[in-house]
Amino acid sequence: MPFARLALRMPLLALIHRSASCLIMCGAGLQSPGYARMIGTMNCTRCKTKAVLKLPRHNAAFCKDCFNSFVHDQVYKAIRSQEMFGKNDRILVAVSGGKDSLALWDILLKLGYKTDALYVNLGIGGYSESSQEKVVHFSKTVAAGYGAVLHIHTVEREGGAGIRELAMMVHRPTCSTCGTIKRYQFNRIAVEQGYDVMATGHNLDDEAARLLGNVLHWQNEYLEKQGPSLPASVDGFAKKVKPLYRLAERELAAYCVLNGIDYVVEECPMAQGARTLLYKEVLNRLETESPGTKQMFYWGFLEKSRTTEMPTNIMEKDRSTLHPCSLCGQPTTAETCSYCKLMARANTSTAG
Ligand code: Q46
Ligand code: ZN
Repeated sequence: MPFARLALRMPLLALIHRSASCLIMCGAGLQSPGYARMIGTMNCTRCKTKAVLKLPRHNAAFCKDCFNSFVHDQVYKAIRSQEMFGKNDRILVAVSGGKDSLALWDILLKLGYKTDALYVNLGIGGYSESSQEKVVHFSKTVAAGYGAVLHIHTVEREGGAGIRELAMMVHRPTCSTCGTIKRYQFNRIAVEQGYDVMATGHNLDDEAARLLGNVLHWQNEYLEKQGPSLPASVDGFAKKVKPLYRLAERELAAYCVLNGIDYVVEECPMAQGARTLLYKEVLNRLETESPGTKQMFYWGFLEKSRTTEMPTNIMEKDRSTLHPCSLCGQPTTAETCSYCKLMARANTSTAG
């Protein structure tokens, strides 16, 4: 009785309800009061057994098995159509303990890809503790069975302080400090450990919200790099891909719930008030009124970019502007990279 199992998970879904990103999921209908009544009468579009989930944007409803194969198909399509990687490549997934990245690790392993993971512990008190716990649990109970390895990088061990303290020392917003550190460490570890590609758990909602932000501010440079597959343009840069861009946030939450993947439900406490959450909310309202809007917006953008001559080629541009950082050797446009600058400022502040 798949629906009964989903119903048993309701307390977890209720918890999801409280987190900011899941206001969006609720808007899409997964936990609405009439949902159980409505889905109770529906059959799976593919196999005609009882459905556990309705997907308005696909005008479909699925049982657990058909939903899992729908999710796997979407990821496989993303990988093939964007030429992300092949079965012989070594993939490094950036995991945070949240639903998207753990679902991604699970899906890639089940699809037969050689996939290890990297978790960066940011040192944000209880949030980092519980997210690391979820990642380690998944690694031991699922990933280890496929021979996959979990790498853990602890910001405090290398930087001498957690992300919030480091941000205060260098007088920069926490999320921008965090972004610099995560980008740097993911790339460094992928390159040093010889991975062919680095994968992140960005989903359709993330990409549509980011696109909306970039369009609202006409950030042309960011728009050029909004695709789900970024090549390793120069030595020292890993190829970066987003295999979940065809799946919505609520679909990934449902995938975790249905497959017993235990993920950290609460948002990072630093995310509160982030502009992206507002964009997601707006897009979600549009999605409720007109299912398929997010997909049309982001996939439409990808289709247009594919058929439009881009003013500059990312590879050419990177090759003409990037060179090795004088301190660490990672590609940068300046004399020293932003990570080395950040660490130098943090060290000066500690010494002072
Ligand atoms: S983890 Fe880092 Fe996010 Fe937390 S500190 Fe900000 S950027 S909100 S993806
Ligand atoms: Zn550097």
